[in-house]
Amino acid sequence: MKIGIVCYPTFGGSGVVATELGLELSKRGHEIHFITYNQPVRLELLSNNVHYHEVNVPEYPLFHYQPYELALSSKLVDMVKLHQIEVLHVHYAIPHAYAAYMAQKMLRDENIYVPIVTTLHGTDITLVGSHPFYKPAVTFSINKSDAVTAVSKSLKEDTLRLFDIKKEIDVVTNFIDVKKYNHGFTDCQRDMMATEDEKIITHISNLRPVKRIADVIKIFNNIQKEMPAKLMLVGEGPDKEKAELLCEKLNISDKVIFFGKSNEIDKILCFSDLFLLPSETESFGLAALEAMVSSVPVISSNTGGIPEVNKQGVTGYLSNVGDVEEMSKNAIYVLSDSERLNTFKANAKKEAERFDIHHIVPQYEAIYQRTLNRCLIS
Ligand code: GMT
Repeated sequence: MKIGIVCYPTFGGSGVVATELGLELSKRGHEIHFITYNQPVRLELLSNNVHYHEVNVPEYPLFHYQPYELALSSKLVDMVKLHQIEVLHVHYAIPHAYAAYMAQKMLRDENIYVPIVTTLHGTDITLVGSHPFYKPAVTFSINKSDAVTAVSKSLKEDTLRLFDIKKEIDVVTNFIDVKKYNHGFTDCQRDMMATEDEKIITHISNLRPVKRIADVIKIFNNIQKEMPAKLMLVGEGPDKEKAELLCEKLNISDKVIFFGKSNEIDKILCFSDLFLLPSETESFGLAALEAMVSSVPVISSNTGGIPEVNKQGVTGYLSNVGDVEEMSKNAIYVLSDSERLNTFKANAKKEAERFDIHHIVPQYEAIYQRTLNRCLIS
């Protein structure tokens, strides 16, 4: 199949999922066309059947806001025609499903029909999409998609609750390439980060308010009072400065390493003992899954789709959003006994294997095929 993938090309989970999906589909013989405003961060190698088409938005001083959706829908029309793209898979309702619908309409006028598969990732629904300013457009674009998927059962329920949805929503979860994480690093360079007796606690995100970075730091502060420990904070975002100030205030700056954005998540997770994800809301929690596949147990909130990934008392512990005390106690419990910690580590890895890319990608292929069959009938 020739598949066009539209996504946000940034470090966020949706961009990672879209990129890894495209790369895996290309390995399975499909021709993939990424169409977005920057080359996706995890898309390092282009090949015969992986292409990237940049959407340019010319600056025009009269426009207070440059019309990205317009440029994207025009680019989609051009690319579908040029490369005979058969299916458009758009990640995020806003504005991608909306732009894809416009492209579909324009192509229809030229007797070309290309089905749209929309994947909902979370913030397009729970944080931004349900805002009254966007809600009618989001509802419309979801209902006009030929197939809609959500990355967790919880996100499907939220979508049905918040919007008037007439379309069937398939749950296709986030995934992980287990093989890629079975790298067996012999030297994790752990000793460059911490001494042997120090536990390494990690948090990876885009440091937005929804990630509750202050909770991460407070939980770590409680842990380090009980045992020698270091905190690895990976990512860039609006709450970074606040996080640095809080570390200073708690007098733990020397125990916290700010990594910034990193493409070496697997290496960082390789030397981690515990992952913290106390988010306010999280449709799935890909970061937790990436930790688990690296044998890192997770202390998280119990919001959104996280309980579908992190299993209470098995791969880690879950608490109500903001319950820093309980999260700290659970973290200390997991870390304080090495045999117990090893059991949690093994469980985390085992549970993550359920989400292996090879189980999930065929589900997308089946959905593409279904939309194509339908369009042949109609
Ligand atoms: O929350 C992020 O860090 C980024 C965000 C995004 O929009 O890319 O991630 C969302 O999509 C991921 C992939 O499906 C999910 O694993 C994350 O849980 C989800 N984030 C939220 O729902 C807050």
